[in-house]
Amino acid sequence: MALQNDLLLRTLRGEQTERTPVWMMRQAGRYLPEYMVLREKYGFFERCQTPELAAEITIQPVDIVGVDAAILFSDILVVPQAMGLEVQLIESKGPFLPDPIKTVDDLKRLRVPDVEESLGYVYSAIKLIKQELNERVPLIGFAGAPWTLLCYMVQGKGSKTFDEAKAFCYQQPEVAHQLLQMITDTTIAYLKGQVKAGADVVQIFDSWGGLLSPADFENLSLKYIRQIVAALKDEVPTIIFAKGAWHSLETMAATGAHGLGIDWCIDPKLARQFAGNNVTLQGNFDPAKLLSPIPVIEKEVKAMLAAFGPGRHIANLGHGILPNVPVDHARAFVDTVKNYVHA
Ligand code: 1CP
Repeated sequence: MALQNDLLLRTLRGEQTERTPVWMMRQAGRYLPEYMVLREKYGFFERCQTPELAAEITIQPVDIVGVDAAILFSDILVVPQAMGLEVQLIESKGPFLPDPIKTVDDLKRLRVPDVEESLGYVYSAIKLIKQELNERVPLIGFAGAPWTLLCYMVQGKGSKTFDEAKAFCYQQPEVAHQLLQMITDTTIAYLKGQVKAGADVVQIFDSWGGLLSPADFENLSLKYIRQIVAALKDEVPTIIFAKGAWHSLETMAATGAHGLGIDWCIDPKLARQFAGNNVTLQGNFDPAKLLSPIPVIEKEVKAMLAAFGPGRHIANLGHGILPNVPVDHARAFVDTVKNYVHA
């Protein structure tokens, strides 16, 4: 059976479509009351590791807000966990890794795991999601970029600057590159497994790519993303979302990725100039703007769509949806895209 709605896949392949596809980063989560019910009852990793729960949460935004794609409910930090690091999720505080990586000796605590064994629960979830989606919309699989994962593995928690992670890279570059390569090898195997289980697209989240200078972004991040894209791009369309790394859109496009995510700090027309015409752009609505009154959201979404122009655009936010966004505002975002006709 073929997908009923394959707008996302066709747009990633550069085909003309009837309209612009739309989904929202972090769409499966805390702004949905239906998610909060499950969050009360089960721990975070329990939600990730129980295929029935992960499937239900993944499909919620498809049913409730009508997005054109589902994204697997999981977290980027399941990879460090599978590599042997303890990862906790502290209620309302975020990720906490009690024994972060600080020295070359700490690498001995890590392994490039057998992904079927350590992340098999993700593959079970994907199979169940594909069954329950029943070809309505495509399923996006994902992983964190090696640099963004290193940030958490070294810093041990969220941070605005990830200064300890950067110091580690600048003081012990060989150890940093060894770690980045281990994460890369794990991620390639992990994403290939997601595709085998049924993911139709994969997105690489480099949430902290924008903390690096253009030269360091190439050296510490893109070098490794390039390996991941090369390993996956002939199997499924790949999207790179490197927040704040607009300076490298040209080199990111040269990886052969099908899509590049951009945030709201770059104008769509300038992003297109940097990226060239051979890649699909995804973004770039400021997530905080979903807190505006609905008529303002509608006006601003139309302006965004006009700025991107028809074709090779996936409407999305420039980063994850905020937990305090009312559901009808999220729906207004999605509906405005779906009803828009390019002049
Ligand atoms: O219910 C809760 O309170 C837990 C909040 C939560 C959720 C819903 C976390 C903890 N992770 C998730 C799910 C998640 N994480 C998804 C699910 C699919 C979706 O709907 O998109 C995805 C794709 C992620 C990816 C993720 N996790 C990223 C990359 C994207 C981004 O937003 O930048 C990052 C950086 C993380 C780490 C993480 N996990 C959770 C939180 C709160 C954070 C961010 C912490 C920080 O600010 O450093």
